[in-house]
Amino acid sequence: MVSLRDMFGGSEGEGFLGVPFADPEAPEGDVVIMGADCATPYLSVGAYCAGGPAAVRAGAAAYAGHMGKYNFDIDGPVIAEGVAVRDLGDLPVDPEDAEGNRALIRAVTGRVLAAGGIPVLLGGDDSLPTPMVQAYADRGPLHILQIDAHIDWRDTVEGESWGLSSTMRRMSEMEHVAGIVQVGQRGIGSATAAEVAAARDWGATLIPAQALDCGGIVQAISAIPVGADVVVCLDWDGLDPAIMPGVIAPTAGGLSYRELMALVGGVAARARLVGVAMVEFMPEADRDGAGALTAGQAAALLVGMIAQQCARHGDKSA
Ligand SMILES: [Mn+2]
Repeated sequence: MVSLRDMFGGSEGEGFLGVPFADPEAPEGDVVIMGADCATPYLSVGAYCAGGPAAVRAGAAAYAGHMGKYNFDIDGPVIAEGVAVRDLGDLPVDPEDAEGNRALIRAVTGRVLAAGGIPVLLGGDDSLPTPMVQAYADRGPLHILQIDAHIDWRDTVEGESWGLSSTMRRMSEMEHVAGIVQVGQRGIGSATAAEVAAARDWGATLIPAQALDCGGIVQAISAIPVGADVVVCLDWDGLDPAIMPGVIAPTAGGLSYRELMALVGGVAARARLVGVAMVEFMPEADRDGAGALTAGQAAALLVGMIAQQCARHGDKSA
């Protein structure tokens, strides 16, 4: 089948956006992408986002070979000049070995950070950001910007405390996590009133989708301290299902692509993006690759934004 990538001059055998692959044992690069299918799957649903990283890479493949072009989403080149972006490929996770998966994610994230890189994780389910953020233990205070239809403050589910519904609760317990801003809650999700209260009592800022047309984006940006180090945890179900069908629980009323750009752009202008996790892409739920295209464009937005930040601050190894 002829693809957009053929016309744009991309090729097989390259990483996300056509960037070179690097070794997960010795990761180099200013911005370092890694994929993982799962970390701590629930027994009831298993690793239902397996193949997510591959689908997001495929969604961005149309742009591979376009590195010299202009990305209007970031008002600049796809990757700022002189910034090294690398892809570690998909990490060898095992749905039967959650503890091993978490150790692997922590270790690889830690190596990327130690080498001066900024990790960008492609999931995989929403249990992946928990061990990723653990790897920042010596790098606090850290602020979390979560974009998600769900708050993920359940303590345990099916006896499991490390799963995808407990992500924000676990992060709130990490000493190096100083703030949490959550954007996009809507509909009837998994949370109880007690969990919403727990999030608010802790000090998390909740900006439900209903607030998006009433200044919610500005409220969210303002809740991040100026100059803070921010990890963005983007659950694809935070976006509207019209543009992101590839999720397990599509819920009407999510963020538009333009709201995503305004939100992350506003945060990047005010603070420092030190990591990104993009999770919950479920290939079998996608419709004609539409969600994968959105995911590819959004991932290029975030990677490009971080590359611009590296170029501005001169904290780059290339
Ligand atoms: Mn979610």
